[in-house]
Amino acid sequence: MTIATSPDTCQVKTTCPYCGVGCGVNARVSENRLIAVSGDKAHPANQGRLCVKGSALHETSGLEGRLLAPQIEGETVSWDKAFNHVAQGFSETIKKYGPDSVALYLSGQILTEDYYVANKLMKGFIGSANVDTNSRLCMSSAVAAHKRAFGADLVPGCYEDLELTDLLILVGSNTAWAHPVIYQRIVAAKKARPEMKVVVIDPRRTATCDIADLHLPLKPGSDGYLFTGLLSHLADNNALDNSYINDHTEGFEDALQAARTLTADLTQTAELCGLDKPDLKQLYQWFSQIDKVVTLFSQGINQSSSGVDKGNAIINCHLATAKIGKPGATPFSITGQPNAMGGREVGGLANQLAAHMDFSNPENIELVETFWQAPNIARKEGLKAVDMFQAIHDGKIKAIWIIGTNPVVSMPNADFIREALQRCELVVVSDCMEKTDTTACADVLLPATGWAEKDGTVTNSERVISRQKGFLEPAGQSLHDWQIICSVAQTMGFEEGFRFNSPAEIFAEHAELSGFRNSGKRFFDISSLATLSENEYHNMKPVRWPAIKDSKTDSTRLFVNGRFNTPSGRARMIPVTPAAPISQVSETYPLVLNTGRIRDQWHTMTRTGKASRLLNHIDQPYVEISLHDAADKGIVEQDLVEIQSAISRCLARAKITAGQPAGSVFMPIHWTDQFASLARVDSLFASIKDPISGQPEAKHCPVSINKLNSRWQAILITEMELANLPCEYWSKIPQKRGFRYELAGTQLPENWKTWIKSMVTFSDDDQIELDSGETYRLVSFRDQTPELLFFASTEKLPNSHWLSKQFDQITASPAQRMALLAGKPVDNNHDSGAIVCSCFEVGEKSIRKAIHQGANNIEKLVTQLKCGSNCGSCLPEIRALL
Ligand SMILES: Nc1nc2c(c(=O)[nH]1)N[C@H]1C(S)=C(S)[C@@H](COP(=O)(O)OP(=O)(O)OC[C@H]3O[C@@H](n4cnc5c(=O)[nH]c(N)nc54)[C@H](O)[C@@H]3O)O[C@H]1N2
Ligand SMILES: Nc1nc2c(c(=O)[nH]1)N[C@H]1C(S)=C(S)[C@@H](COP(=O)(O)OP(=O)(O)OC[C@H]3O[C@@H](n4cnc5c(=O)[nH]c(N)nc54)[C@H](O)[C@@H]3O)O[C@H]1N2
Ligand code: SF4
Ligand SMILES: [Mo]
Repeated sequence: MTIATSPDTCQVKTTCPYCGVGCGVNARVSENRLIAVSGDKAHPANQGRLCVKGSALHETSGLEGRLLAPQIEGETVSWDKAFNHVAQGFSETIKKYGPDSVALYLSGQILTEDYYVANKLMKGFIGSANVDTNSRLCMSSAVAAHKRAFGADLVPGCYEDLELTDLLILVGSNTAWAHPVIYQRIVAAKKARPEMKVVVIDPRRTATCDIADLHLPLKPGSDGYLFTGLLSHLADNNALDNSYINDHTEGFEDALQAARTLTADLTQTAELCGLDKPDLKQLYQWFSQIDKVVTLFSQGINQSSSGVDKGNAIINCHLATAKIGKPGATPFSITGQPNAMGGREVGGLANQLAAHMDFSNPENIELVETFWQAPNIARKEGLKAVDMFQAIHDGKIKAIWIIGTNPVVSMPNADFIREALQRCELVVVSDCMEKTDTTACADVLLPATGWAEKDGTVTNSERVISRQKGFLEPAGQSLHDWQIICSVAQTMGFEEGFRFNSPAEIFAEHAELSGFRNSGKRFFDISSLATLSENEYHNMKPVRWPAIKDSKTDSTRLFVNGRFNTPSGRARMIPVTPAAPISQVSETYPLVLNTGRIRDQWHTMTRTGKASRLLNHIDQPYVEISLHDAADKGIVEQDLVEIQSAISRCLARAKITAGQPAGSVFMPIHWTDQFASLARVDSLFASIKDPISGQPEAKHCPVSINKLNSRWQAILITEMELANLPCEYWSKIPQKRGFRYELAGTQLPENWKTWIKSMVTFSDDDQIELDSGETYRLVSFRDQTPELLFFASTEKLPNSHWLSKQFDQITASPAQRMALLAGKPVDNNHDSGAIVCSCFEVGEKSIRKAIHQGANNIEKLVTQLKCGSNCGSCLPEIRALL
C-alpha cells in the first residue's frame, strides 16, 4: 500500500531486509530518497516495533559503494554484452563438460521470485541440481531434522507461541541480539506473566540471559547429550504422553533405546554436558511438569557436525510429550535470514527439487518436469555448498554464478574458497555492492537492485509471506535479480520458461506449482494465491501458509490434529546417538573458538557497515576471552590478540568477560578484508560438516591465542576510504564524515609523515604537528576544516570517539585546533564513552554518570537520557551497568 502523506512524500508498507523475524516497515519516501522508517503496527511479526538495524534502514540505503553498471574483467560493459558473455560462458561449458560443470550459489536474502527462476533455470533447463545457497550454512540441519521427523520441512509454531508458553527454552540462540524484536516480545510476555519461565542453553552468558530464570552454560557442542538425556528422564519419570506416542508417532522405542545408550543417568548426562546436576535436573523437571513448552533453537544447534541429530533430539522430546501443534507448545527452529524460508519453499537447496519436493520420488520429478515443461529436468541431487566449492577447486565445476552472498567471508576454510574462485574459469557475481571480498574474485559483476528498489515476497520464521516493495528508482543501471536471471536464461535459448514481466507473474507460477497435483500430499500449498492479479499481489497483506484454495483450515499452527506429512501420517521419532564435535582441542590449539553475531551488524557488513551509528556500539573485530584464559596469557582488555588455528590466523581486540567460559573464546563473524587486516573468522575454520545436512561446524574450531607484540598504535581519521594499510593491524570505521582507522604495528616506521603520505593524500598548507618520540601527532586542515587527524603512540592514545566527533565538526576555532592536537577537550566533560544505545547515541560514561547521580532504574534512565526507549536492544547492557 502506498499512502501520500504530503504532496512530495509518501509512505510505503514493506518488509525489513535483515533477519528472519520479518518485521513490517513503513518507509517514508521523498524525491526518490528514503527519509525515515518506522515499524508497521499492523504487521503480525513486529506490531510496530523495529530493532536498531531496522530503524537505521534509511541510513544505509544511499548510493555509496553501490555497484552501478555491469563489468567484465573490471571494464564497464552494456547489459547486452554482459548477458551474452554469461550465457555463452555457461552454454559452452555445459556443451563441453555437461550440466554438472556449472553451478549457482544463492542466498536466503534474495526474494522468493528471484529464487524461483534461478532454481527453475538450473534444475529444469540446464539439467543439474548444482544450485545451493547460504542457507546450507544456516538452516539446512533444521530442514533435514524437520524432514526426518515431520516428512517435510515444516515449522509447526508461530511467534504467538513464544508469548503463550509457560516454559521457553532458548537453545543456541542469542535472541536478544539476533532476533531483537522477538526478544522484545518475549520480554513483554514475561513482564506480563512473570511465572513464565525462560531457560537459556548457551556456553556463553549472552545478553539473552538477561531474562533467564536459568542459564545452562553447557560444554560447547554437548546439546545432543542434554536432549537425549531429557528423553530418558521423561521416560523414567512418568512424563510421557503414551496415547499421543501410540496414536501419532512411530519409532519411539528405538529413539528411547538410543537415548539411553549414553544418557540414561542424570549424573552421567550432567558430566557429559559439563553442567551442575541440580541445574540440569531443574530443566528436566520443568519440562516434565509444564505442558506448554517451546524449545526455540538456532545456530548453536544447526551449525554442528551432528546438527541434524540435535534437531531431532529436541523434536523427539516434544513428540514424546505431545508438546506440539498446540498454543504455546512446539519445537521452534527460528530462521536467520529474511527469506531463508522462502528459498526452502521454492526448493533452492541442492538436495531439493521444487515446492517441498525432492529427488527421492520419481513421481515428483515427473510432476515438476510436466509443470515446467522442462526440457532437461535434473534427476539427482546436486552438490551442497562445501562440496560445490571443493569441486570448483578441483576444476570439476568450471563456471559459477554467485547471487546475494559473500562466500569468501562466510564459508568455512574461507581462504580455500577464495583460491577456488581464483582458479575457476568463469566467476559471475550479482551483488548490489561493488567492493566485497567475493566481488574481488569475479570475472563478471552484475549490479542488482537493493532492498529499497526491489519487489517481491519473503517468508519469515512463522510461515508468513510478506511483500517487500520497491519504492526507489533502481541505482544506476542495476536490474532486479529475477530480471537478470531470466535474461540470461533467455539468452541461453530458454525463451519459453522465462518470459516473465513482473514478480507477480513469477509468484503466481510458484503458487500454482505448490498446488499442482497436490490434494493434501504436500503441506506446503499456497495455491489460493495463484490467481492474484497484479494489483492484488501488489497490495497483498501478510499471509501465512498453508494457503490452500477453497480451504477453511486455520494455518496458524501445523499438526493440530496430530497428522504429519509422512506416508503414514505419523511423526517419526529418530534414534539419536549424540556425538561430540569432530574438531577437538589439542595441546597446540587448546581453546574452542565459538562464533556468532553482534547486535548492530548484519553478516559481512556490506550494508550495516555503511551507517556510522551502527559501528558505535562495537567498532572493531574482537575476541571475547574468559578471565582465566586472559590471565593465563597475560592479555588485558583492548590488547591486540592473535588467534591461530591449524590453517590460518586472525587479529582482534581482547574483550575480557566473566560470561565467557574458560577454555573457549568467541569472535563475531562480521569483519571482512574490506573492514580489517585479518579478521575473517571463517579463514580459521576447516570444512567439517554434518554428514546428513552438509551444514558446516561453524561454532567449534580449535585455536590458540597470544598477545600481539605491537610496538605502536595509531588512529587515523581521513575522508579517504583506504584498504590494505601497510601495518600488521588495521580496522576501518566509517564516520559521519570520512573514516577512522585504528592501526597497530610491530615495526616503527622510519618517518611518520612519509609513512602516512604513502597511504593518504592531504594538503601541506595548514598543518600542526607534534613529535615527542613516544608520540607523533599530525592534524591537517583544508579551509579551516580538519582533513586528516593522525595520532600514533608507543604508549597511550587519546579517546578515538572524541577525536571522531571533532572531525565531524566542519570548522575548527583556534581553541578547538589546540584541543585537537592535545587529543582531548579543553573541558573534559564531553566524552560520553562507548555508545550503548545506538538509537539515541547514549554512551556508557553518560549512563554511569546518571546512575551515580541517582538514576538507579531503567525508568529514570529513560526519562533522563532516553536510552533504551526506542528499539530496546540495549536494555540488557543498561541493566548490566545498573
Ligand atoms: N544482529 C544480527 N542479527 C542477525 C544476523 C546478523 O548478522 N546480525 N543474522 C541472522 C542470521 S542469518 C541468523 S542464522 C541468525 C542466527 O541467530 P543466532 O543463532 O541466535 O546467533 P549466533 O550468534 O550465530 O549464535 C547463537 C548462539 O549459539 C551459541 N552457541 C555456540 N555453540 C553452542 C553450543 O554448542 N550449544 C549451544 N546451545 N549454543 C551454542 C553462541 O554462543 C551464540 O550465543 O541471526 C539472524 N539475525
Ligand atoms: N563461522 C561462522 N560462519 C558463518 C556463520 C556463523 O555463525 N559462524 N553463519 C552463517 C550463516 S547462518 C549465514 S546466513 C551466512 C551469511 O553470510 P553471507 O550470505 O555471505 O553474508 P551477507 O553479508 O549477508 O552476504 C550477502 C551479499 O549479498 C549482497 N546483497 C544484498 N542484497 C542483495 C540482493 O537483493 N541481490 C543481490 N544479488 N545481492 C544482494 C550483499 O551486498 C552481500 O554482499 O554466514 C554463515 N557463516
Ligand atoms: S528484528 Fe530487526 S533486523 Fe529483524 S526483521 Fe525486525 S527490524 Fe529487521
Ligand atoms: Mo543465517
